[in-house]
Amino acid sequence: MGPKEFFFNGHNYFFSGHLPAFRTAKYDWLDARNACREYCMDLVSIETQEENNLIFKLIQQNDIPYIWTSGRLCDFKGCENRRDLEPKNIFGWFWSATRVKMAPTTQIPQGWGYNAWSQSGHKKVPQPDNAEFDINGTNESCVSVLNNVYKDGIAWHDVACYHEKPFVCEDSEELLTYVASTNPGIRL
Ligand SMILES: [Ca+2]
Ligand SMILES: [Ca+2]
Repeated sequence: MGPKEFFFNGHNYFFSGHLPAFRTAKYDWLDARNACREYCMDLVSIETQEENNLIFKLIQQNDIPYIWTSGRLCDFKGCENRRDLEPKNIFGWFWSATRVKMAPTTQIPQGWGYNAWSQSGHKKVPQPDNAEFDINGTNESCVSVLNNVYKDGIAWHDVACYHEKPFVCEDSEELLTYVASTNPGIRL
């Protein structure tokens, strides 16, 4: 069972900076995922406004500069020839931990009162903007929540996945189910 910092809708969550083992750790997106998975967790997937409010509050109250989420652009093998994902910057985003597709980035998601994507960034245009591509050819394929980095409040940004950041882990149904099925009688 993973560390618990808070609990929401049946899932535990923790911020890496609050765990002694990761207190000063910053990982790229994939290493952060793997760190969470050691606890049967994954990077946080923000499917609802209530969950997003909790994450924004965590960041605000602890003055956290930025975190990785499991948000990912479907721009790898298996995403080709998917007309439903085009254009990618609007329709191509999903939560990799739960494989839930995100709402179109240009719209307020159904059931939400705001769009969590930032209205600003490096190029002073709404996110996602894939800004780093113009600088060094690297795509911004991962979703980070940034805390006022562009004087834009706490908001979602597409960011290149190699950047090293602290992270928030959330229980993974898939991994918990797998561990329970392979370890009869285990208490999770
Ligand atoms: Ca979630
Ligand atoms: Ca960006």
